[in-house]
Amino acid sequence: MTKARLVPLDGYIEYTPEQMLSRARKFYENMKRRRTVRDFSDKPVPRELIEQVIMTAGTAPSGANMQPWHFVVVSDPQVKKEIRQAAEQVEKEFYEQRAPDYWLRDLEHLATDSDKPHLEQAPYLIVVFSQRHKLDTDGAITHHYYLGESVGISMGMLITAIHQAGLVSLTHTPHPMSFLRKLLDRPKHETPVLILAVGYPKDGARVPDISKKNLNEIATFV
Ligand code: IYR
Repeated sequence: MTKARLVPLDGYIEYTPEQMLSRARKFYENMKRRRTVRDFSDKPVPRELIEQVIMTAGTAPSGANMQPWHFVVVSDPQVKKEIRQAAEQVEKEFYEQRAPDYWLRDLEHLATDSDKPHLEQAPYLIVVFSQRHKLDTDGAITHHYYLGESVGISMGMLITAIHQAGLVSLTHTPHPMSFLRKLLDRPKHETPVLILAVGYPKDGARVPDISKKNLNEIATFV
């Protein structure tokens, strides 16, 4: 067994309760401006910015600190085109055949359909893969734990970092999305879980008129 190695908690900053409340309020005000945007401008985004937000996602907590994620950053127009074609085919089947009526009804107010131009318009697609385990070069397996939770937390931090930086994103999960593994040449033990389109919003971009639940609806204090 590897011995635990503990080091001092150097990075912690303690604020006064007033400072904390003010910081928490400001952060909330900033986060509640975040919107999922479907209309992207083709204005270029510096690669360094994408590297930086992925580094933030990589600071997420994970089961046994295994960090069971991999981010494939796609900017090549040809690869984006191939992803769009494959995703639209899957989505066409979803919207025209597979989706039950109640699902289509629940999506109506978002004005989504099988047309996915953002997959080519957005300067970057970050495709998130979740790794079932780690495969060492000698073929040995290191187990990964709490995959859904770990990768979910990391994706939340990624979306937050993108908003904080001043860009917009669109979470897109064509189902099934296994075509991404082949298209992006990822190993069998990795499962694609999200395509995140990232960029600037197009001039005049519009978003659905939706609201979030209030505190009483989402929290119970006991
Ligand atoms: N994946 C499809 C359908 C879709 C499903 C849900 I749940 C959404 O919140 C939005 C869309 C699509 O991307 O169009």
